[in-house]
Formats: sequence, C-alpha cells, structure tokens
Amino acid sequence: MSDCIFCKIVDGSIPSTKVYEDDKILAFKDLNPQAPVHTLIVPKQHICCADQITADNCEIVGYIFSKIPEIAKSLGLENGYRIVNNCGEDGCQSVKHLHFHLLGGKKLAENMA
Ligand code: DGP
Repeated sequence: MSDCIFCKIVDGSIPSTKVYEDDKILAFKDLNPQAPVHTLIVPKQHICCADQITADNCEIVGYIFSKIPEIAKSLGLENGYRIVNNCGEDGCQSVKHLHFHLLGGKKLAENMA
C-alpha cells in the first residue's frame, strides 16, 4: 500500500534498522522502544490488522511465529520475552499494517492493560 509506513520500510524507501529479513517477513527495531529490546516483526504483504486475518492469509502468521524463536535468540532474549499485537482503535494500533512487538531484555511489567 503506497501510504503505509511499514510497506515503505519493507520496500526500503523508509530506512530501518533490520534485525531479520527473508522473502516473507521483516523484523526491525522500533523507533520508540518500550524495553531494552523492542523489535517489530511484519509480514511483507500488507494486512492491515489482526482483525483482517483470514483462512486465506493466516499462513503468514504461523510463519512469523515459527521465526520468532530464532529472532529472539539472535537478540539475546534467552530468558524470555513478550509478543504484543495491538489491533484497532481500542487496541491502540497506530500503524495499520499487521505487526508483532517483540519485547524483552529485562523483567517486564505484569500488567498489560
Ligand atoms: P502500534 O501502536 O502497535 O501500531 O505500534 C507501532 C509502532 O511502530 C510504535 O511502537 C512505533 C513504531 N514506528 C512507527 N513509525 C515507525 C518508523 O517509521 N520506523 C520504526 N522503526 N518504527 C516505527
């Protein structure tokens, strides 16, 4: 999508600090980190949010989760981490391209709401 920030990061027209990339997904450092390690993992295909995951496009979600252990290990998150997805207005999703926050590098707060 031409006006999507994360599509522009995927196509390289907006720079990012890449953590992992293959033909299907990209992981890059969050611009506004909320933890010592804060990486965003996005599908290269544009899916606007978790609410738009369907039987036709859900394979990429499983693929992302299959890669998370490898990405987490490369970031030194041997002691655990948190994966967060914000969806829609009440979920405070600010970028309308499906993404998973991978957070860690310290003991995270228990309260997520
Ligand atoms: P969310 O609120 O779940 O939609 O999170 C969007 C995240 O994206 C937020 O933590 C900040 C990050 N972000 C927004 N714009 C950019 C950008 O241009 N580059 C990078 N690296 N991160 C961005």
